[in-house]
Amino acid sequence: MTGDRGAPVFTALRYEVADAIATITLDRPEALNALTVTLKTELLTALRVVARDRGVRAVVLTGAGRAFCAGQDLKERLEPDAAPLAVEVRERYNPIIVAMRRLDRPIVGAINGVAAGAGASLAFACDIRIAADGASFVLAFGRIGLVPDSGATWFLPRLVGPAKAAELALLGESLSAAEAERFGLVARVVPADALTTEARAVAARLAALAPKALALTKRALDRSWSVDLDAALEDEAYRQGIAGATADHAEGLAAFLEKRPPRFTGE
Ligand code: LHQ
Repeated sequence: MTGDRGAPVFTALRYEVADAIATITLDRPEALNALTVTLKTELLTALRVVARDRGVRAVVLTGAGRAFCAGQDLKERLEPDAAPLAVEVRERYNPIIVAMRRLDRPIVGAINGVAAGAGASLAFACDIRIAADGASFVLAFGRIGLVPDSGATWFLPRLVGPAKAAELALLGESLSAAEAERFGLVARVVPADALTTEARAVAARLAALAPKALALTKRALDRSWSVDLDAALEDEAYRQGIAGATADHAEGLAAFLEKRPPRFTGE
């Protein structure tokens, strides 16, 4: 749905841009921000809006109320016109995960509460996660006889290592924010009332960096998982050639030599 001047109208999430940071807030607190068709569609739309808006340099993804996201809305699955599971995953979940990883801006996950099922997958697909002290992660899929999806089986072993990933995926046990920090799943745990400020501060730091270098770095990190060292070295050389030709690199050098903060423009 679009509003005045063709801007999308969101009903299940909030989309706000300020100071070059887009904040996407999953906004169904009464259902712990469980993912309905509407919310999934809107989340993909919001990511596409970010992709088109060069004024946005970093994204914060968070949830309204006490949860980050409880995964698939299980009540909606009972509706007679619910799509088959494989179709739902392919057509509604996977495009969100792909859009998050292909987005050439970093996404900071502000994990404000429980991240369950595909909600955990959304958290895993962020570039940097900061958790409130009461947050938790639970691969709830197995509890309802399903398999982890939306990238969970890909991200989790890479984030926490294969042994912990197997334990979390197979047993479906809840991982507290403190444990998540210990396993490197989150960058930092902060008091709940400081989460928004902390996440915005990290996003602001990212937004002040050179956008092309950040985009190239995000892509290189993702690509590193599927290539050998020789290819990774060549990939770095290739990307360095691109980054080195930007005005932002020249600005970074000049700022260093003049002992002043750089002003990156994305050129
Ligand atoms: C919910 C939900 C929810 C609806 C809480 N749906 N209402 C992909 C493809 C297609 C289909 C299948 O799935 C997937 C991927 C997946 O994501 S599968 C995994 C789906 N998610 C889950 O299985 C998690 C279900 N939720 C829970 O286990 C608990 O709610 C958690 C551990 C998240 C939180 O527990 P509590 O803090 O004790 O909260 P609660 O259970 O009391 O929930 C509060 C309300 O939120 C409640 O509503 P009510 O009207 O009774 O107060 C829940 O029904 C509702 N809610 N999760 N996924």
